[in-house]
Amino acid sequence: MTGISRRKLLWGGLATTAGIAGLGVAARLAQKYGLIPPDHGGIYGPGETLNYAFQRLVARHSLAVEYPRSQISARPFPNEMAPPSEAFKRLQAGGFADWRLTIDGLVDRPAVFSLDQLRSYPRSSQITEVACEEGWSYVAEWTGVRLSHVLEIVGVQPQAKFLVYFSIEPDWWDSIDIDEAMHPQTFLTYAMNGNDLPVGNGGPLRLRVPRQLGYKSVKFITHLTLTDDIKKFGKGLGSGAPEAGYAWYAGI
Ligand SMILES: Nc1nc2c(c(=O)[nH]1)N[C@H]1C(S)=C(S)[C@@H](COP(=O)(O)O)O[C@H]1N2
Ligand SMILES: [Mo]
Repeated sequence: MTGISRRKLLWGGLATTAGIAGLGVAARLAQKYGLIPPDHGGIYGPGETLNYAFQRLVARHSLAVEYPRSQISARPFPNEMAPPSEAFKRLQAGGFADWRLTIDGLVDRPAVFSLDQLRSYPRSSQITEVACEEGWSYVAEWTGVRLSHVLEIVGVQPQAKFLVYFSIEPDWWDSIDIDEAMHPQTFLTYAMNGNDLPVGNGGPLRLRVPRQLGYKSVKFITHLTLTDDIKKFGKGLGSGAPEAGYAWYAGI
C-alpha cells in the first residue's frame, strides 16, 4: 500500500471515529492515554493528534510494508547532508573501531556499545522504504539488531515514555515513544544491501524507524537516552523537526 492510500484509509477511519464519538471525545481519549504528541503542547490539532492516537490505540502492532528483493532500488541515493565533522572524519579514518553508542537515562544498566558488540547480537534484515517528506523514496535492505534487543540488555525502566536519539551531527536528534522503540521493525542498522552501511546513508550506525518518514531515521547515531519528560530536550517539542515546522509523529 502506498503512503498516500494508507493515509487516506486512516483519515477515513479517523473521520468515522470522530463522527461517531465527536472530536472532543477523541481528544479526551487521546489525553487519557497520554497520546498527545509532544509538539502539540496539549492543543488538540485534529490531524496529528488523532492520527497518533489512532495509530497507538488501534494500529500499534501494524508493520511497515516489506518488499521483495526484486524491488530494491538500483541507486539508493543519499539525501544531501552537511559535510562530516572533524570528529566524524577521525573515527572514519580508524574504520569506526572507536565508534561508540551510549545508552543512558531511565535504564537499569547504562552501557556503552562498540559496533563489534552490536554486530555480535542477533542480526535482522528488512527490505523497506525510506520516504522523504519532500516526496522521493527508495527501497533498500537494512540489516542490524532490533533496538528492542539492545533495550532489553540495558533494562528500560517502567516509567520511561520516550527514547531520545542523538547523532554525532549536533543538529540531528529525534525521539519516539516506547511502542515505536520496541517495535520489531525499529533497528539499529549497520549494513545496507549486504554491505557496511555507506556514510551517505548514515553509516556506521543509523536508527531505522520504517513506520515513519525518512527524517525520523537519523544517521550517525552515538547516544540514546530513555526519559519520562520530553520537555527537557531542545525546545521541548520532541525533536528538531517540529522546531522547523515538521510533525514529531510522522507515521506513514
Ligand atoms: N544525521 C542525519 N540524519 C538524517 C538526515 C540528515 O541530514 N542528517 N536527513 C534525514 C532525512 S530528511 C531523510 S529523508 C533521510 C534520507 O535518508 P537517505 O540519505 O538514506 O536517503 O535521512 C534522514 N536522517
Ligand atoms: Mo527528508
